[in-house]
Amino acid sequence: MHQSGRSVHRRGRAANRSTGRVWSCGNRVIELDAPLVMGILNVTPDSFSDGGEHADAASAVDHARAMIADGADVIDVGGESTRPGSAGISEAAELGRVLPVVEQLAAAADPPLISIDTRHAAVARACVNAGASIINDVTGFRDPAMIGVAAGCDAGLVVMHMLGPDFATMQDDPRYDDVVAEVATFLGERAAALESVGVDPKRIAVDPGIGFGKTLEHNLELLRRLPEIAALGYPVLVGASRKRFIGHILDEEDPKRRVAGSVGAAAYAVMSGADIVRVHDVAETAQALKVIAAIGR
Ligand code: HH2
Repeated sequence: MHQSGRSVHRRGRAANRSTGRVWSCGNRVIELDAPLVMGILNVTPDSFSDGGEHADAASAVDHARAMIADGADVIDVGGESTRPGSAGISEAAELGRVLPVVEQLAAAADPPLISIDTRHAAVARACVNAGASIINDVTGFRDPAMIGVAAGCDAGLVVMHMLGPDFATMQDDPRYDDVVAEVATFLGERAAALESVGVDPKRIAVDPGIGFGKTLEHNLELLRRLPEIAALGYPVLVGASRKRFIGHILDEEDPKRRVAGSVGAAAYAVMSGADIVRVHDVAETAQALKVIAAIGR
């Protein structure tokens, strides 16, 4: 798989105030002394907020470059929409969408940190071989084949919680006794499953899965009690960007008009201990995080 000499990736603004916390992603060891901005690159016709905008590889790569210029630390490439009710696509179709984009991004003189957003083992394996250094699995590595891919490479791994096995039904009356405790238990168990096959815990990040089988109240509770997820000891990723719960709060149907609300959610998440925020609006988010960092310094 795509691995060469390891390097410690120090990130500009707080490089001399190391916390010692790291996320190991392929040949890069990322110091988590400042939050990472993960820019969303949906190479899909049907994503909930930007479907069809970057459906061909050339426009997707252009958008990735623009997000990097705006301050993205990671580009998360996805070829299958996970929106509630989504039926999913074949692995071959997904691979046809994402692989050319990963290959082109990896071929750049100074390649960005590339994440592949997939639940399919064949897609994850091919993209890691092509230069992706993070596997982002919204199903939390429940598929044994995904565990096998994780064990066979040294990519960073995002373990996300979603309720139940499929996108089509996850929003049908989701229920929990204690959403935060149940999500934390799930994430801890999935991380343990990865570690049991020899995965280095430094490669693992966890994500409560905002909007994946959760009501408005569940999402708010998860954000409010994010320190309980952080207490698992892994870096925490939060993806709230433009999601429906923000639309509910703002009474705003159009996902593109939820930008300021999304920045508010990302800022709250970072203040509560998130290490990585997954966002559509990179420039606006990076600006907010710079102000937070300056105040907190
Ligand atoms: N949310 C989406 C997709 N992937 N991955 C992680 N780790 N966390 C998330 O919250 C998350 C995710 C859904 O958002 P988006 O990619 O914008 O939409 P779609 O799935 O419709 O393409």
